[in-house]
Amino acid sequence: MAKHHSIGQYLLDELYRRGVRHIFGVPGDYVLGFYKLLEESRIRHVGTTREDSAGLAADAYARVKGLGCACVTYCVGGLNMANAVAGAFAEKSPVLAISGSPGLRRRERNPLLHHRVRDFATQRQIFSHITVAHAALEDPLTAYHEIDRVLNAIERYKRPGYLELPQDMVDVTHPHRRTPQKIEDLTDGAALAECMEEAKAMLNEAKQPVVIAGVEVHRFGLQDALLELVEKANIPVAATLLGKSVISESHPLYLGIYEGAMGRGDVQKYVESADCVLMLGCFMTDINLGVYTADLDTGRTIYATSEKVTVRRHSYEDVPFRSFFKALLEQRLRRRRKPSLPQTESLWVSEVKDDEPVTMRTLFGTLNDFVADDMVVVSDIGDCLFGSVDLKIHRRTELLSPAYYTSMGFGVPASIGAQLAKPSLRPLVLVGDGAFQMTGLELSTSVRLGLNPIVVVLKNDGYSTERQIMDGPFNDITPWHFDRVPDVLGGGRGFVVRTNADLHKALEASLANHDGFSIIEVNLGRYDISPALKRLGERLAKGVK
Ligand SMILES: Cc1ncc(C[n+]2csc(CCOP(=O)(O)OP(=O)(O)O)c2C)c(N)n1
Ligand SMILES: [Mg+2]
Repeated sequence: MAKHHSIGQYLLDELYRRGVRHIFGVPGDYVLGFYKLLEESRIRHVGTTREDSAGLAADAYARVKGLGCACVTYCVGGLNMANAVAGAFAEKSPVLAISGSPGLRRRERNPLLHHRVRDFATQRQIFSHITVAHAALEDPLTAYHEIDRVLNAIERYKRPGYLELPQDMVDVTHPHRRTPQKIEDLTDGAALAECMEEAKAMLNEAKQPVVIAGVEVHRFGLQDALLELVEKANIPVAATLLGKSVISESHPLYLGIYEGAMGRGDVQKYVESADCVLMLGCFMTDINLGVYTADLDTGRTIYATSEKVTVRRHSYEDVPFRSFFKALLEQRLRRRRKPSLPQTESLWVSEVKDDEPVTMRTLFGTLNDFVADDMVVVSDIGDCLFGSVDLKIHRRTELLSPAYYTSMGFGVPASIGAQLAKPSLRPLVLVGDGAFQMTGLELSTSVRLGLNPIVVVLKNDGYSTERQIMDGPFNDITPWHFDRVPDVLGGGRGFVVRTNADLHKALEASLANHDGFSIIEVNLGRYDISPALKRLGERLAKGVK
């Protein structure tokens, strides 16, 4: 029997027990009682300049640590954070969103309390669409079970959950016994056995099988299991863009990123000519697939995700992703001879002249050599993401990006969550000038916390990605002096880069600047774009005509 803790205290204890050490957010009167408990707890509160940043930081924290949490006030805070939570839902990031709300006693006779939108349930209803489980903790008899249920669902599906905590319920106490969740209880053993028979036979009969590893391998912490699996059977692995860096890109069995025709031709050819494609934890999104150009035959695929397992056209219910993976590792898989893989030459080798203007090619070529094992690359949306596709991510290094939901403004706030989740990782943030203008001033929080990301701003005169689809004055922005952001924020160092030599100097000086953030403004031509964006832009343009 658990000790008799108040609802608020129980929630904090459970979060701590599940690994949360930081909660991001902005306070407000409806959540102050819970903030007081938070302040007295073992979890640290991290204030951000706005709630969407808190949501993005919690998302990145969750991607690195396994669970993240943001806590805000009612409606003005919650709805401000909704886009970040929607992104976490779309990209499967386990985030708990907590919102305060008006006390139940104050709601009698339906008064128009401040921050109310339509009725008291409005915010909860909105969040019900962008979370995997939600609850308003309005009844002490069920509140504790609801906390367990929502947290268990987040853990099982790696998607966000929502808890609304009325002001006057924070300190209410009721006895409770925790409801644990066991993976064995969720698995239908007979379904798993049948599905394994079919999958094993397909894999063993195949002459040239291939694995496509996706983001869930990372979310469920199955990177080592993936390595064991492919090394055991000598099966080559491609990754999706969202799943980039689930396996070291220097691994001899690593093929490259599979993105349909947007990716490299040799990787596409290899994957699409395979006679068995084992898709592990990947979501076949349009961006992953190079905007619907991928050509995979269902009759040759084994498709396993946390939501469903399908072998050819047979779907198996109640086979959780982790159980599938564990069982597959236990199968006797035929070990084949080492496959000969297409040798991909580096895109970035080109002669770099010091005094010439920096270009996308020389920038990413230089970054490719600069990225080190102790860095996490955090890419925003824009051409920086397409450039990152071809960055070689080494062992242990991570790439975080909103590669599917593609909401601008992820980079800087996410770097805060990522570094707090794993202080040994130094963030290298790649962000466009447009995206930086949305949330870049969140560096203010990095200054306060003494974090030291290296922020590379790709200054190309506005929304270059959009210009590829349709050019027009709506893609123009005000040119900021990004190197002077430190003056406004009272911390950090700024650099301006025009030539390749400037770039080298700025990167070296940033690396040596351990005490605060570094921001590097890289001046690029307005139409200078990465090869991957060129291919994608052409495809999207065809789509809008
Ligand atoms: C929140 C949000 N608003 C609008 C868009 C549409 N959009 C996609 S890319 C882009 C331009 C990005 O500009 P910038 O950050 O400067 O990067 P660049 O394309 O120039 O590399 C826009 C407006 C989006 N993805 N997210
Ligand atoms: Mg730009």
